[in-house]
Amino acid sequence: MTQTVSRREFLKLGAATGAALAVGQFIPPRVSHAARAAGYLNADGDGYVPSMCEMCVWRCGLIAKVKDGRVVKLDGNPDHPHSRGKLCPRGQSGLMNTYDPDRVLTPLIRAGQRGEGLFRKASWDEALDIVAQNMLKIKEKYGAEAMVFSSTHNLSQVQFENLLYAFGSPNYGTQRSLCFNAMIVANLMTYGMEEPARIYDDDLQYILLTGRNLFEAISTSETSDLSHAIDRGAKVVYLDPRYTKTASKASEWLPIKPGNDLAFHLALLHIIIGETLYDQDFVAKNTTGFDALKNEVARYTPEWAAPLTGIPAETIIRIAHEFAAAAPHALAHNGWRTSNFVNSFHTQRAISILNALVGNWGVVLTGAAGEESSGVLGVPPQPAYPRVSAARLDGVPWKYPVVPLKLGVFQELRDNIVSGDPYQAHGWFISRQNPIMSLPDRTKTLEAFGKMDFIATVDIVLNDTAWFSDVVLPEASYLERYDPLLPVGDKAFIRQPVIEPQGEAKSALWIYKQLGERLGLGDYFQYADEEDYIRQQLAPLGLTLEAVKTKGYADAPETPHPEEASEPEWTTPSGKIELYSDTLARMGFSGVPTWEEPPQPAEGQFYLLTGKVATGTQFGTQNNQLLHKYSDEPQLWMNTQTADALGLETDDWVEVTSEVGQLHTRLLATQAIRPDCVYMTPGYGHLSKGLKTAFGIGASDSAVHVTHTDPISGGQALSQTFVTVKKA
Ligand SMILES: Nc1nc2c(c(=O)[nH]1)N[C@H]1C(S)=C(S)[C@@H](COP(=O)(O)OP(=O)(O)OC[C@H]3O[C@@H](n4cnc5c(=O)[nH]c(N)nc54)[C@H](O)[C@@H]3O)O[C@H]1N2
Ligand SMILES: Nc1nc2c(c(=O)[nH]1)N[C@H]1C(S)=C(S)[C@@H](COP(=O)(O)OP(=O)(O)OC[C@H]3O[C@@H](n4cnc5c(=O)[nH]c(N)nc54)[C@H](O)[C@@H]3O)O[C@H]1N2
Ligand code: SF4
Ligand SMILES: [Mo]
Repeated sequence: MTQTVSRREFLKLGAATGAALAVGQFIPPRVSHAARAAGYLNADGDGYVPSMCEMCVWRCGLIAKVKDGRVVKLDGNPDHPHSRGKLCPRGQSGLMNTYDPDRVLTPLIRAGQRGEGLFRKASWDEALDIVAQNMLKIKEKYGAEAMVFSSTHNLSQVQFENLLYAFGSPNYGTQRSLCFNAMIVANLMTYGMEEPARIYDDDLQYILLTGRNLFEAISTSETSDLSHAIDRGAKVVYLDPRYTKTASKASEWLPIKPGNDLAFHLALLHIIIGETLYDQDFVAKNTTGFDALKNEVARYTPEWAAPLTGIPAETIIRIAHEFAAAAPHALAHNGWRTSNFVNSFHTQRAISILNALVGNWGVVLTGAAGEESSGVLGVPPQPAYPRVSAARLDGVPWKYPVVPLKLGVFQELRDNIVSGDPYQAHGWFISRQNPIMSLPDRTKTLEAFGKMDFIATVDIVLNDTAWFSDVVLPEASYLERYDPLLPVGDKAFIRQPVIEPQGEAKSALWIYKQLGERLGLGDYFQYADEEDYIRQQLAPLGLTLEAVKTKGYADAPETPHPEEASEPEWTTPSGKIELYSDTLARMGFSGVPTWEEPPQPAEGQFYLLTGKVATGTQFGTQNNQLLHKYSDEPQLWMNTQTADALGLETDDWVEVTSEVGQLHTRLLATQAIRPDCVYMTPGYGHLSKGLKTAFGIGASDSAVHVTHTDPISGGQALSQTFVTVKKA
């Protein structure tokens, strides 16, 4: 296994950061006016500036060391609950996100065919005028709904949403259905909350991780919580068809058959209910629908689950006993990217219910995905949004009745752009997202692009999506800009410019306001500039921007969460934890978690697995020269025995084929994967030649991923792509 850096290499990475400084002498200094005014930087432009990482959505607090107007080192901010003084390797390499030689530093306008990569530089005025004119033309000709907007979670997203809702389009694509819809919808249907406050404290004794690869798919604070729990002697049971870094640190690795996690969890429920191992008091007081659940799980014996999962019945029984004995300090982790199979919603419901049965409730969930609170921050004034009567192209709610509007079903939106059903979309405005790679079936996404009269993208480099766009608007990097304050717990953290933006790059707050004004929507952007925006956020707290900039955060007493009340108030229709959900039943779905057989590969086919590595984030960091230096060229993992049987060896070129596409890559024969699976690292095989470091490396799994959608949560089913592999 060569996919991630070892601990020794982590340290070497720190040394390499120093090496970048030597290269950095050729980078022109951009002393931040704001940081100098705030007194962080001396007259030479040297000093330390607190801000926030954006190498992934966890957004750790950082402290940037600045020398001669250049960023030379990034460290974790000890006051930030997401970093606690540490940054992961991606966070430490963040300065090459700013100093990437391929940064786009002026607006670009396409000068050749789409995808040809010919652009000309333009002024902001010209580029913004063209974007606004095209958007208005589309609105006039086809209605506002013909403009699609998409963006992945980021701090300026609130103003992106302002733009789209003020424009009047219902069509909004986010990463959520590609990521965690199954988990969020399951928690909403069970607890009425997206992420219930479960016990996740120093007494946690037993952790069941279902495909949550915390030592590679890193969220700094949650990853270190898991290390500490292991140090304390907590038992970790890890289910994954692959032997990942997390598997290597777990007490027990169960190489489960993909898609059958549901059978495993249903069998745990069977034992825990059948042998009355659950917390009877907690269940009686807080839940509804116990009898319906009991009736349903009566048939899911461990003997039934064993052949489905590949896990012996005795093991399932033992784990049920151990889990219940550790209660309430036993956690069945929902996972984060839970988009694996069309039955993932029921898997997630079963996991959520397992926690309820053992009374795991109410302490603190330090590891929650974001744990962001709305706090008591102010917002600029604005008028109400126009009423939108057009149906959403993503089928919410008309096809996906229990999927919340803000989650959406992005892959369905893309499919309906291609089909033109129920109407044809004509324009797409994208920010901080790479849908050409992050959506399954890249050919189909390109087909959707082909249906567009106009595409504009806001990015920092020419990513694959920008490469196929008509106008590219360069955002300032996260070390060069302000974003709205981020409330986390009882503090609100600031992102502030550590250096001035290079070239003509601008913050998203500036870009959306300029565009909004050109669209006649200026009333939705009532802030003079970025600092004024943040001052309006701080106004209710009576704090000055200067005070926040110095510490890196403001104390912002949060609105109490309902789950923190001493007597929990469940926000479900029944006011209880719903083991049986009437809402689901009324929509024609099973009210209790129920077995749904997942599709299986035919003879000669393999499950194609995907999953994160520690040295990359999604589809946006492969061009980072520091991370690149410590990433091996990705190879297709295949079990050694399977490879032998097929006459394949490590480093052989292989052809991987699914029903929608084909790719070529090198093979890695390894014991670290089930014989019926193969695995690829996502984020490689870029189409954009504007990414000079990343272009030409590896292949894109999105080129072969087949689009399947869980009918309840709307999550895509990424492990449900079956491929054949042969020597190329
Ligand atoms: N370094 C790094 N860290 C990240 C990110 C990143 O890109 N890079 N991204 C962040 C984001 S947005 C997210 S959502 C999280 C995702 O973090 P995780 O939830 O851990 O998700 P993945 O790494 O995508 O996949 C985890 C594992 O699921 C396994 N798997 C596939 N199919 C199945 C199945 O049917 N059953 C079981 N039990 N396992 C299966 C895969 O082999 C893989 O090892 O990571 C976050 N942290
Ligand atoms: N095959 C496969 N597909 C997957 C996954 C997988 O593991 N495998 N994971 C899924 C998951 S969990 C998720 S969350 C999604 C994520 O996929 P996306 O939602 O597409 O998000 P990213 O890949 O993080 O988007 C990265 C883009 O943001 C740009 N960017 C970086 N910094 C900035 C900035 O400061 N400003 C602007 N404007 N742009 C910036 C990058 O250059 C890049 O183009 O993918 C999903 N799809
Ligand atoms: S987990 Fe790593 S990449 Fe993500 S915000 Fe924290 S330091 Fe940055
Ligand atoms: Mo994600």
